[in-house]
Amino acid sequence: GNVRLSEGGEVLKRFCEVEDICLQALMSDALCQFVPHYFGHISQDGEKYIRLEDLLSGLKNPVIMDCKMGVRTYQEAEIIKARINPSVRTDMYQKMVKVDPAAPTDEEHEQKGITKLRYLQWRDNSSSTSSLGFRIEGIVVGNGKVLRDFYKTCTEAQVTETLLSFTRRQIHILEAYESRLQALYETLKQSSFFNKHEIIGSSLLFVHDRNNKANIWMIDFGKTIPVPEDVQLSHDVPWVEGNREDGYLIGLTSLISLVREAIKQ
Ligand code: 4IP
Ligand code: MN
Repeated sequence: GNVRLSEGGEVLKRFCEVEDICLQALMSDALCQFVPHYFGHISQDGEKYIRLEDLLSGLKNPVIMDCKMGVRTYQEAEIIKARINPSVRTDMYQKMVKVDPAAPTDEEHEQKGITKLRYLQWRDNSSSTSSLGFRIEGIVVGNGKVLRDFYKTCTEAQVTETLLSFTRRQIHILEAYESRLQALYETLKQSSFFNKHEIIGSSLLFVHDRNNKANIWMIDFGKTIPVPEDVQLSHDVPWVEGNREDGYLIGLTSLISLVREAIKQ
């Protein structure tokens, strides 16, 4: 959506200060090998952009999957906002009804609106976010067709099935993904960025093409924020309000075990 092509193996993404700061820090972190290269930001036609390595450059008919990581996709600040000013969103009510007409309460039907927090919580609970610590957001198949119909892909069996169709059951691709995920897991444990940041709404981008290149990248840091000095994040314990935990490692662990499951099938 907010990424557009530029020249010379680079993409421009709409500027976001939170993300810009993260990317800058990530370039000198252990995680840099898992993040697209960041070239700084520029202004063009009065708009500001972040300059990033084009992860699809040189690939033939790339097949792409976006997995949003973590046990929740809203920041704790979103809860405070909903308490102070519970303003309702008609667009989010409409998105909810489109997926599940029975999801809104009587009151929500009446006001034809829901808060952003309510929408995001409903998305997390009706997908695999809350239970598995990640969800599949979208897949782009080889011909460029975008599949976005994963709202109710929720159980382990459904995710495994989706991994198999995404890779068209090519074992070597699944194995390449498994080892990349494993390497990411090891690197996260060494990363001082990971140690100090609550990572919300960030995705793992899976990319492979017909030349058997398979890779995984960390993207989207618009809601990734540093935690105070006295907060010690583990990333693999349940979230309760105030502990700032994101469940990133819960999601990564489930993802690794489901890729292994797909390899066995
Ligand atoms: C979207 O819902 C995603 O949660 C977006 O998060 C969020 O953007 C949108 O909020 C929300 O409508 P769907 O994916 O179900 O359509 P992300 O950008 O991480 O994908 P932000 O970043 O703003 O929370 P609004 O308020 O932008 O509509
Ligand atoms: Mn996104």
